Amino acid sequence: MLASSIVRRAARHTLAAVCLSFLSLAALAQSKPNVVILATGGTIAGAGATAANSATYQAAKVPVDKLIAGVPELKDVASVRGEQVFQIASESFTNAHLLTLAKRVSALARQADVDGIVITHGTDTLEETAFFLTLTVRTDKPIVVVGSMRPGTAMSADGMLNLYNAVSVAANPSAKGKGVLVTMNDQIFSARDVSKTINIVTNAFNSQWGPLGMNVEGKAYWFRAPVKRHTMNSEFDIDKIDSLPDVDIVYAYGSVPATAYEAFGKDKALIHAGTGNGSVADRIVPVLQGLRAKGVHIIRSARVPEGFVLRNSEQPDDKYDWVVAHDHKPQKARILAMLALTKTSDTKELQRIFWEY
Ligand code: DAS
Repeated sequence: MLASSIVRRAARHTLAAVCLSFLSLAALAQSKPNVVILATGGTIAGAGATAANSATYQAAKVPVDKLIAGVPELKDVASVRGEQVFQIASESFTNAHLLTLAKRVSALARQADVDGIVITHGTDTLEETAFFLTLTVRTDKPIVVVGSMRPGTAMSADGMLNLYNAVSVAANPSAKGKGVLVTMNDQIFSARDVSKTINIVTNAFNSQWGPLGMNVEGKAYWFRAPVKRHTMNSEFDIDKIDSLPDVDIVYAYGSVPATAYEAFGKDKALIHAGTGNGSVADRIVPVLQGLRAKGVHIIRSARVPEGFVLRNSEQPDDKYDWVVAHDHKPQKARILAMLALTKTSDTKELQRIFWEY
């Protein structure tokens, strides 16, 4: 009698334990972070005629649901759903695309049932969009922008693993508060200073200040953190911005003509992509002074890939009432200048903003 009651009690405990572990597994499965993938096009959504076409293909062909279906392992790291915001090659992005995308990201970030956001994007202007997002979306939730250098139809396509890494980082609480991130080629970069520096290899994205870390087999390894202002600590808020001022770039070179600068005489600001340390040819100095006198802000950036433009070195910026872009490349200086000019047209304030972001 005693023995059989002990066996029955043990059986009941075992059954309870099995049920409990099943429920906790089910609960665990439900408790995966919710990650939304906003698709905009690009090579990561590209398709080529053959597997040998790693560089000849059509961008912006594959819809977001097929991208997600193509990486079934995503469900191991997050509960994922997709939205197709655009389907374009990113060289075709405009200010209107930036505003629409950033407003959607901001709205999703405010939702309690969204833990992280991934944006799939063409690589050509990925750095501009990512910088715009880190300057304007007021959230500490992980936002990760990702692309690929080869279409999914090619041998050794990089898009699947890039997307898996992006979703892993977006689902990872350790990615909170680091600003908008870019994951490419197993590395995790800050949106602020990453650029596409090579045009057809998979390690195309780099920063002169290095990556923040790496994501390997779904796990993030961090080695540094951003020091400049972003997201929650930004003075720019996409929910209060509905238009962007005209800011254009002139790429300087030996014998660059004045017409290249005068063409943008109606802009709010002009980014001078100068040679060397943002140098200005002697014949162009009066042209820029004339534009400044007409109310156009002059922002000296540099066409060289690394370093930063020193204020009052190549040119007397204080005397000319010009701004320096610090380490921002021309295409990023334009993004920051547009946002800064939604707030102020005071030169000293503009320069503060270029020091702080
Ligand atoms: N044309 C490129 C773009 O859409 C393709 C890519 O590399 O994503 O940015």
